[in-house]
Amino acid sequence: MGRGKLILVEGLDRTGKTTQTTLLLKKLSSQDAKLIKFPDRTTPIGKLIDNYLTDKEFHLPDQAVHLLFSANRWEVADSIKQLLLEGKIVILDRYVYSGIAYSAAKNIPGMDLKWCLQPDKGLLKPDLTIFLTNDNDNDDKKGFGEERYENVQFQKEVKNQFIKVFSELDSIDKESETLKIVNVTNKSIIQVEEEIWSFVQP
Ligand code: DGP
Ligand code: NA
Ligand code: NA
Repeated sequence: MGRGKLILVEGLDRTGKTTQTTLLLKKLSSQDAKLIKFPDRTTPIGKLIDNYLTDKEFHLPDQAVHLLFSANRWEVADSIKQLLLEGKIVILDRYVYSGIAYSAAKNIPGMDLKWCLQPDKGLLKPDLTIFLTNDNDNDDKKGFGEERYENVQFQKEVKNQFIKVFSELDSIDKESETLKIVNVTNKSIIQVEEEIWSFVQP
């Protein structure tokens, strides 16, 4: 049995990641696909992460937070590997790029790109990464929930960091055609779905 495929959908908040990964799962379900969302809040470390995100009084150093999100990916790494060995298609909703973008957005001295990348080293690389972006500057709070990172100023910085990561870090992935950028601005859910499908289908 051939190895399955690892398909990552990354993106800014409110670009429809969750909608699109769910639609993609539906479309692929005949081929035995599985959707895995990060952070996975059901694991032991995921529960800590959930506390951190939902309780702003829950204090953790930013370095520890970074390592926990990475550890959460490692907690699930073996089951992803197993699914791929079984020939399944694994769709990821967020992964290592979120790890870099959210930590780098905090602008903590010493937590540079190199530091941030280290703990995720060795995790399986996606066969295809689709980055959902938009042109809106998130100038209003519309659509934000109550969790820790959900404020206008921080989201702007996360967007800058995502763009930086994908333009600087991934020139290699772009050349090998494993990175696709989808700008969702003024597109309907169906249009974005079709664009994503055009990359997944081959
Ligand atoms: P979500 O359930 O997709 O809304 O993610 C929860 C929040 O956690 C969201 O604000 C994005 C953030 N996040 C996701 N992955 C990481 C990560 O690896 N590191 C950090 N610092 N934040 C992350
Ligand atoms: Na989401
Ligand atoms: Na969120």
